[in-house]
Amino acid sequence: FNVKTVPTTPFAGQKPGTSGLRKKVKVFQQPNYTENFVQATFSTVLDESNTQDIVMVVGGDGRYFMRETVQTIVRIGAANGVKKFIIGQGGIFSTPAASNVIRTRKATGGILLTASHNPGGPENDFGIKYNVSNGGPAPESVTNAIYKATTEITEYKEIQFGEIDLDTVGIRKYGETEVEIIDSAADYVSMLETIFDFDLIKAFLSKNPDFKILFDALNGVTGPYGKKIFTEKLGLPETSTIQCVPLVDFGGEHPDPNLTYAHKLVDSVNKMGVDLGAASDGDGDRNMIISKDWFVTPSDSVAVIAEYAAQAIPYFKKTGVKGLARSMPTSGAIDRVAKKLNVEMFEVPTGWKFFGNLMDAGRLSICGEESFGTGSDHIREKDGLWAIVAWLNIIAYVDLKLNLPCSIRAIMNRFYLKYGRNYFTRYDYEEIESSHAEAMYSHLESLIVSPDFVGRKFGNNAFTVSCADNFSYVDPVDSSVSKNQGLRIVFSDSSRIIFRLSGTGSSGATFRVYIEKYESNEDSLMLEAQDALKPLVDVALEISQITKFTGRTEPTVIT
Ligand code: VG1
Ligand code: CO
Repeated sequence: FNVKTVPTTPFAGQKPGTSGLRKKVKVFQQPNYTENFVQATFSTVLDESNTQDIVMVVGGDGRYFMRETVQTIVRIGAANGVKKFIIGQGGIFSTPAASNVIRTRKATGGILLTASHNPGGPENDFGIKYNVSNGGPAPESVTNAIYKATTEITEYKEIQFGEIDLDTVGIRKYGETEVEIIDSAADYVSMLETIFDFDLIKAFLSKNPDFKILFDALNGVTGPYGKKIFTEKLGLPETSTIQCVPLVDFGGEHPDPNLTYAHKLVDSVNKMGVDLGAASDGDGDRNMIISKDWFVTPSDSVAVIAEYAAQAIPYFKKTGVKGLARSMPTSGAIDRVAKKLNVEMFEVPTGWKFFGNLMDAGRLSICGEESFGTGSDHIREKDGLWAIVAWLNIIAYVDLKLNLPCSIRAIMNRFYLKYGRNYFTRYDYEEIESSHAEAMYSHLESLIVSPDFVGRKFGNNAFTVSCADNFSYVDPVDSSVSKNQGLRIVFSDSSRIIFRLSGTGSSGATFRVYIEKYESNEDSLMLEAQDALKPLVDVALEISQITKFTGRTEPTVIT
């Protein structure tokens, strides 16, 4: 096989966002577009790594254009001297499964093909994300180097092998390059079995045969993984899993586990009286936890997991809870648990890549984001099924070991009585014309840094600004600085409003408004979040002047 050198010219805009390069499929399908980005990634990997023996994990969430891209990556990677590829069967890896394999196989890194919760199919989104050897998303130093390479590219290299067999498990050689196809679900499920108390969960299920569980993969990558866990390992009936066959276009829906897009699950949970309903997103790193009479916000979910981890979950019984963390817009519920447990607490910018250094340094065990991301240092990505099984483990523990009411509502109620409740909601305004969003954002930025903003009163004088800034983060491990990570307004009662522009959209701008209010009055702990937060939401709308700048009167999604 000969290495072929293909001349090319740069494409504008190949800068990875919060979680890799995400664009419309049509953009990736332009001649050389994908090739350029893949070559830029390999050039960066070769520059940064001190070995010639590059081992690369490759796979994605099964969406449209993934299989072609796996072939492209092998062709270009082999020409750049990659020694070995480890690829999920059919090109499939959930994001957490890939993170796990990068770690266990001590790979140089991994290339993940996903646009996560964004819709898929020929008219929708695709994405390419590079993860480093710890299994986590590449830090900004690496994504910036990849971006720089895309702006300077003049050629890419490839070897034309013809079609690589992605479907037959086993090791084959193509020229000098070894390609190993593995069953990614098997590896992943064995990992979960080392973390959680499956015997306790099984004992709970046989004691409570009426406890109803419903898992919805939203036609995304976790279908086969979920089936293995819920039907094979836990012996639940087939009816306890829905939409578990991965589809290239996710059945035409948003594979995003929230109350708006996971409407099928939400309806079934209510209709069937489900005790634990759960969903994960297209690439399997997000999760939603819901029951017939409660919706667990992601900010609360990670706090509850942290609360019980060291008693209920074998992995944390062994390692202890070293520290906790959340992204800046995530509510402060977990901060209260950290204080109680007397462990370090970190507040990082949005995006999972900021947790990795803390985990590698042995200072962080459990962390989460308000955007339905929950996880721990078992890998370096958020992990949807991990969170769902964590809840099941905790429910079983509460019932069998604590002998306390174990409904999700009861667990939440006890949590709030102990810590108070951080009411939280997020309003998303999607596909705003970019110029409108930018005008609004710069208005907000200059407003909140103006000297007389602190002390101003809003909402009929109910809220007084106590501080406001554009969030900036200094990594405690490597001292790297990340600026402009979101506009934050904190009021004197510790309520917060945060404004951010999304870094994962593929067209226009998405404006996010995060709203949080703490409540400790025992009579006001179980209210509807939207009711409890209404006055503060009004303040956020007033400050942002979103209707004036964008013409929008309603958010696209409320979570
Ligand atoms: C969003 C979320 C963020 C999450 C990111 C990737 O980013 O807000 O918390 O880490 O998606 O999640 P942004 O920049 O659009 O707000 V996933 O499941 O898309 O990898
Ligand atoms: Co995702």
